[in-house]
Parts: sequence; structure tokens; C-alpha cells
Amino acid sequence: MIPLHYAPEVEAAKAAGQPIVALESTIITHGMPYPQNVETAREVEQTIRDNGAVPATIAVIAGKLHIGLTDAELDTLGQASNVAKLSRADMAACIATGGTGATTVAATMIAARYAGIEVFATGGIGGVHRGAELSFDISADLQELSQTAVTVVAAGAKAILDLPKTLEVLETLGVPVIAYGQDTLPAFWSRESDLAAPLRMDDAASIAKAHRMRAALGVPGGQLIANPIPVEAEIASSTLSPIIEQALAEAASQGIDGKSVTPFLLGRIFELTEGASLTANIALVLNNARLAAQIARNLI
Ligand code: PSU
Ligand code: MN
Repeated sequence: MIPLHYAPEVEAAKAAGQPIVALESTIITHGMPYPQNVETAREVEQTIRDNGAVPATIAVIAGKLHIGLTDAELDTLGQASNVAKLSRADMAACIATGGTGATTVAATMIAARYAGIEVFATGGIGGVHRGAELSFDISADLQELSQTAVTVVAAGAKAILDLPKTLEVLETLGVPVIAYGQDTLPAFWSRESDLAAPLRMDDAASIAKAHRMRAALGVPGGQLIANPIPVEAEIASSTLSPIIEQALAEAASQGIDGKSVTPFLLGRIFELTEGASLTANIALVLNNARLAAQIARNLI
């Protein structure tokens, strides 16, 4: 038996058949600094409510898989240090040993699916890292999208990754990559990249229909919805490129590897942009929460 713990709000929503949107917790513990991480998590949850759905932030706390966190749990998690970063490989072990950990996109998808939640909002997914031809560093998020039937709304992948390679791997894995409302793939801090999006949809209803159609066809896996950052929050790639290069060079010279790579790069980019990267990150997560709530409403 899985020690599952539903927050009261989520339990009530499930019983009433209301739309629910899952949220990850690694963005809180490893993606943003305190207190902005907790403030943002709360704002994201409220945005989902304002758009007619119920938020379920997912995390493992003391060996229990939580589907939805209370305000107090969110605050504790947001301030804790040494919280494990859980992906497909380690979530079961963390639960089994009574540990506490934050869920990445991959682990959140597994938990959401288990809890019957079909839509999930986040900022950016993991992907193929630059230099992956030598390091083999490819996020488990990509494989998860190919096998777990959850629609994930993100703002594309960060330019810290190799975007063309990320797109190639997603294609190989059979993951639908759907740009929302435009023809090019959004690139997290920028609305556009120079990559054509494999698919485009302009409304939440079509995304929900495609989600259902995949299941009807018996194709496992989810969908990646790439939702461009709002215009007013965008950061020019010319501003960010040298900063990303510097963060990558520092990671290499300090021998950062494995799970630490993404949090290290996110932290350095925050410092080097004097917080501007965080402001943009918050705006795009809120934007993704809105779209995810609309998709979830269309799945009811
Ligand atoms: N990308 C972001 N922000 C994040 C992450 C990725 O822009 O917070 C987090 C997510 O939880 C994602 C994880 O699932 O990092 C990917 O880590 P890795 O590259 O180690 O698979
Ligand atoms: Mn990795």
C-alpha cells in the first residue's frame, strides 16, 4: 500500500469530480530561493483556483506521498535544506524509508497519474543538457512524458539545455510537443526560439481533446504544452546568453554533475541576473497555471 495523503481541498475536489491541476515541488525546493519560492507556490495555487480548478502540490513528507499541501507544509518545505530531489528512480525508495523529498516533473507526473490527476503545470521541464554527447545527461522528465498520461504545461525548456537535442529526443520518444498559440517553440525566458514547434494548438479545448484521443488510441504517455512567457515578462536572449555561458562554465570548472546540475545553473543565473530571471520565472509559471486550469476544466 502506498501511504497517500490527500489535502482536504483535493480530497473534496476528487469527491465532487472537480478539475484538479497538479504542481511539482522541486521548483519550490531547488528552483527558487526562499521566500519567493513559497510566495510563488501560493500565488500559483490561487491562480488555479481563480481559474476554476483545484491545485494539488505534490511532495513526499516523512514517508507519505502528499497530494496537495497545506500552507504550513508548503512553508516548512520551502525553508527546509537538504530536501531530496526525487525523480522516477528514487521516489519509491524515499517513501519506503520514511524520507522527505520534492518531486521533479517526472515524479510529479507519476504521483498525479496515481491520484487520477491528468493536468500538471510547471515552469520548465528538464531536457537534454548541452554536452550530453559526452555526459549523457538527459533528464528523466523526457522518458516520463513518453509513458505517463499527464498533460504537462511548461514554458518550453530553458536555454541552459540543448533545445534542438531536447526536441529530437522528445520526437524519438513519441511525445507530442504542442506550442500554444504560435508556430515556434517558446524558450522559457523568451517567447520564441528559432525552432519550429512540431504541433500548434490555439485553445484549451483542443489540448484536452488530444489528451483524450491519445488514451483512446491506446498510446501511453502524456503531452508537453509549450506556453510562451507573457510579452511583458520576456527577457531578451541576447541579455541571457552570456550569463548562461558563464553559469555553464562555472558548473564545468567546479565539477558539478548529476542531479546538482540544474539547481546549480538556476541558482547562478538568478544571482547573475540580480533576480531578473526569477521575476520572469514567476510570471511564466502563473501563466502556465492559468492554461492548465482551463485544460483541466475541459477534461471534465
Ligand atoms: N527547469 C526549470 N526549473 C526547474 C526545473 C527544471 O526551469 O525547477 C526542475 C524540475 O523539477 C525538473 C527538474 O523536473 O528540475 C529536472 O532536473 P534534472 O535535469 O536533474 O532531471
Ligand atoms: Mn540530469
